[in-house]
Amino acid sequence: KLQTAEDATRAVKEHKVDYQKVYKEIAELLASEASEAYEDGSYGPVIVRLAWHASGTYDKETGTGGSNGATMRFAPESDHGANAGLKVARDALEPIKQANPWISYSDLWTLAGTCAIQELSLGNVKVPWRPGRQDKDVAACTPDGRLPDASKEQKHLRGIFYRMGFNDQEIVLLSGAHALGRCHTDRSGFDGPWTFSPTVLTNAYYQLLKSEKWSWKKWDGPKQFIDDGSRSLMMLPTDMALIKDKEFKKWVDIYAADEKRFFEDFGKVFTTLMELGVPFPVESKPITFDAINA
Ligand code: ZEM
Repeated sequence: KLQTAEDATRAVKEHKVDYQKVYKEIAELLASEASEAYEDGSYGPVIVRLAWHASGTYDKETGTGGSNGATMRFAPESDHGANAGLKVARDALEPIKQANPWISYSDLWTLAGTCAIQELSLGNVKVPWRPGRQDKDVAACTPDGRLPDASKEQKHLRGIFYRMGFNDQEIVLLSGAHALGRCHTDRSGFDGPWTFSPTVLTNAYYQLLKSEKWSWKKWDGPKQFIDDGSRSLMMLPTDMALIKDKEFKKWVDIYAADEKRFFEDFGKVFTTLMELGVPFPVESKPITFDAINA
């Protein structure tokens, strides 16, 4: 399963048109009965989280981690607490890998995250994507602790995301992905969705951060916030840090007020996230796919 840089280059050269076909197969998976039967009716959010956790291990100082490698296939990385529950996404994508053995897991997972962002934003977010990542073996697994800890606040967020090379605006932007999906007590320990429509990517996350009154949830679980209005939504301590911190809050205000700008900026930053630390073959060119179920 180990691949060389030559394998990655060959895939890029010989399979130019096939990436479109794999995109379509992922979009079909997202619209499948199995996906509809999954919680909230879509595999999309957990697939986005897989792509993010595969990429967010990047360390710009050492050049280690990032999506190139797909080392989450292996323990210890698959067993890191932050990755609990992501087997669902890896397993859902496995038949597509089997049908297209020439694509690396690293390319498949990032393409799947890209597809989910485009499809779940109903085509509003465009995420250019480049092929040519190369799978690595277990020795390339990243150490535990590179992904953010939701119980912390702004100082921790900056430490983690600056290490990847992101700035304050981009931290706020990327956090907007929490418009999608939910927390699970048997995965992270936290509970509930951030928005009322967890399978549609909009700027609702920023709007709700501002419009709702958030209080500490009274329960035995980890510290999280609950909205006083519907009492059905949640925010993590790291989410609330975005309106506590003045620099972050500035961007929350901008994206809450301007959804078009959110869509445009989010597409770009998600591409950057998917490309952290990837040594693309020179033959690799960005591809912009058309959303299929928009
Ligand atoms: Zn998340 N995220 N994340 N995130 N995330 C969860 C779920 C999802 C943080 C975090 O601790 C958590 C980004 C950033 C950050 C998604 C996408 C992205 C959960 C719940 C937690 C605890 C896991 C569970 O219990 O299943 C923290 C602290 C972050 C720092 C800012 C970024 C960046 C993301 C993508 C760009 C998504 C889509 C989910 C929902 C997964 C699902 O299964 O529904």
